[in-house]
Amino acid sequence: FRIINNYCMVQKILLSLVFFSFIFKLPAQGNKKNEVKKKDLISYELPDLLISNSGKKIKTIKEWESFRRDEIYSYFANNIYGIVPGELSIKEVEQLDFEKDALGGRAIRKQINLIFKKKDKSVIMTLLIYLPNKKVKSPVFLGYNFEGNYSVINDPLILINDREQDKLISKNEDPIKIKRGQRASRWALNKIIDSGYGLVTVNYNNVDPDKNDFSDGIHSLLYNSGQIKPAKNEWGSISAWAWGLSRIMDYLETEELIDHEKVILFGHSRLGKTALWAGATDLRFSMVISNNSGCGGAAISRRRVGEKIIDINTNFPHWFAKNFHNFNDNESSLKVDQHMLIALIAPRPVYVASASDDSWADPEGEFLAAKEASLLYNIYGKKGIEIDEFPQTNASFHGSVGYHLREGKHDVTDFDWDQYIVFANKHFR
Ligand code: GTR
Repeated sequence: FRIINNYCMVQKILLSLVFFSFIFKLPAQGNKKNEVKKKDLISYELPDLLISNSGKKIKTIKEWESFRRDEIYSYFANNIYGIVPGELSIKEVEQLDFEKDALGGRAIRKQINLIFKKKDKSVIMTLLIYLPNKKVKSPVFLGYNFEGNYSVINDPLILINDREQDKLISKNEDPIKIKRGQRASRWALNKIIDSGYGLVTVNYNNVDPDKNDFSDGIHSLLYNSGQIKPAKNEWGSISAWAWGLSRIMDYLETEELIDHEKVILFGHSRLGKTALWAGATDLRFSMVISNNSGCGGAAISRRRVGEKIIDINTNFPHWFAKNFHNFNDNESSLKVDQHMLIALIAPRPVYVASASDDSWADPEGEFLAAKEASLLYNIYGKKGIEIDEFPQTNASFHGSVGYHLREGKHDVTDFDWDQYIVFANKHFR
């Protein structure tokens, strides 16, 4: 166990900064913008990624893969995100649209329904797919969007999923007048296509609407008779969304124009948490990018900086397994912390991105987790994060673990996509 510093009483700030920067090699003065207000000093013990539950030091890939990985994975599954209590595969694939000259002839566009059914219930995911218009299989970025496929690009030909229609009508909004392309700035679609990658996206609400209601999404299709909500160790919404990504992968494996060995998961914020968990769960994803994922994503929970477990479980009681609520204001009883989630993705490349004004997501905690996970990448002979100090803004680090701290707010920008494309090129080309 190593003791890592956190924050201290106001009158001790200066002294502590000097003291801790000496002992723990943290910068004596960081980028001012990134500093979270320093209030209470808590020190914490980070569970050691490389010491097994029985106290054995993990030194080899074999030791990691034969038991330590399983210990950590099953702890996250049962106590944090929740296990998926059964199996359900795609019942039907429906092609709704095929356009060979999209984006001014540079891309192929497809819109596909993946239909899931069980008894009288069904869930439909409507995928929007753009692929470079070349006769080769393309690597793709796969990521959920928040509002609907129509928010990704301003194009009247993008379909509105039935569930989105119903939601708009219930909110008295005219589906014809929706703001198309309102989130286009988060998707750098032209850049992605011009760099030789495809994009596959779907509204995460298609899989499980993001509200504290377990009757309306995929959960209910896997209930035992009489069950109305998941058991304490069963899936919350993040786990359900991660499950959805795996089912999309099932479909992508059948898609001839996609190089299914180069499917890169991407997610922002709650969907960055989802991307990390999906990457840990499903080894078919060959790279994972978590953008500003924060608490329950890449940030170390024990730091209690920005959003804490109690905050997230109070504001979003449906995101995690019920068991995770046992750790509200009780982080030290967790047998894991979020660096171990990142490590579950090893040896596949993983990228953690923070934003300097996003103190709610604890950028420094995200950096530290990526750095800690690097220890396992080193066992695989891969380069992790090799800098010791929390970096200045807009510098990026591209080992097998990537990291950058973008200047600005909680968001996804072209700067972020530039880094992701360079990172993907480095590992895939
Ligand atoms: C916030 C939440 C964060 C993050 C974010 C988002 O309100 O506290 O954990 O997930 O939402 O997903 O936009």
